[in-house]
Amino acid sequence: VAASPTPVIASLPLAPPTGPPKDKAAARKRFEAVYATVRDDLLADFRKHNMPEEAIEYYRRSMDYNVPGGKLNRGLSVVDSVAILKGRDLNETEYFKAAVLGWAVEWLQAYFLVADDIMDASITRRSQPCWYRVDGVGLMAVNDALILEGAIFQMIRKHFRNDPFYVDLIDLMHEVSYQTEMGQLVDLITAPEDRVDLSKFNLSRHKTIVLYKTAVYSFYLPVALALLLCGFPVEKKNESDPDYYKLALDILLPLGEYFQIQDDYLDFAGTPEQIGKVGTDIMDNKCSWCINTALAHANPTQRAILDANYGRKDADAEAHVKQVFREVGVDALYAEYESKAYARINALIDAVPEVTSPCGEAVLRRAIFRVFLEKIYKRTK
Ligand code: GPP
Ligand code: MG
Ligand code: MG
Ligand code: MG
Repeated sequence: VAASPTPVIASLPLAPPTGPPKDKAAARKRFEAVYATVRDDLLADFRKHNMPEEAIEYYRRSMDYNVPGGKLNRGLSVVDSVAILKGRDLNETEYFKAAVLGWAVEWLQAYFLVADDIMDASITRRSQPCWYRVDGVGLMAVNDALILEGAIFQMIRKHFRNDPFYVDLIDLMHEVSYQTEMGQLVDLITAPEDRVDLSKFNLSRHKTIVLYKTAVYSFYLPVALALLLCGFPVEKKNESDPDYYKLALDILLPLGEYFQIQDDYLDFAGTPEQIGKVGTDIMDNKCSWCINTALAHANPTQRAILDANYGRKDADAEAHVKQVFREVGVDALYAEYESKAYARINALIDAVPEVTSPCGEAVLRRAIFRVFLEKIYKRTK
């Protein structure tokens, strides 16, 4: 039986009904306050199983290191989306439940990033060493990633077990995780360490990778969770009913694709100070937007340089690749891509019908998607 959520949260300004919170710092603080509650519940569970104190301390450190330090965009999106769908401020219980699901997305993200950094041989993340590179962690990080994933289902069980959409929540988390893992698989097999073959890359392969590895969990998942929380049914009652989840997916996948192209561009053009991580895509032989764009514009000399230097774990080789990226004008091409993507996605948002949920208590408003787009437009980190 689930315990009722009775957290003590300071009364801070709530998200206004039709847009993002005006006071971003206060909204973030309020959301962050829920982190400690969720973490302490998980630690209490370890205690209940008589885990040694040393294990509890390690677990706390792993969570504190990997879960709360990011931009929290995904988690906050759940909370903001629920308020926009309901068109009013949330009461304490509603806020808490939305925030738990927001943190479930942040836990999922932590799980993916801990694992992804091992696979990508990355150096830093969120301006600190990747977890697997921390002294005394190493490949224990693999199990830490698995526990971060398992924790998602613990927190959902604790707070949603008695809700009618409990099974849908679990099903959604599993489905989204599976699709992300499919995307990661394609990302990895397209970037073999030992066989660099740029002719394998193309934008269609790139699109498959980014939709699956990023767009589904980063963009669709937070909104789908908000829809579930607001009582939007997963299955149609009548043939003529709108498919709310499909309406959301059709706009959130292009948004997520745009977001991952930004990530690819920043991997090349951003500084570690700016993006909080050292870009590894060139050395990792990744099928990124930048190399695809460069291949489409390179002359034969530049192409030969790319063939000889891409995917090599060598700083000089990486510098040669970056030089060609600059020569072919990847920066200007990215700026052009970004302004076109912004206009295209805005037009898609304009075309979304604002449908009301069957119980009449929530409306799938275009503002949800607009908030996402404005949050990431021209981002530099
Ligand atoms: C990010 O791609 C992809 C993920 C976080 C999904 C990982 C999926 C798993 C199943 C582990 P990326 O490697 O481009 O991200 P970053 O640039 O932040 O390392
Ligand atoms: Mg990575
Ligand atoms: Mg990766
Ligand atoms: Mg990246």
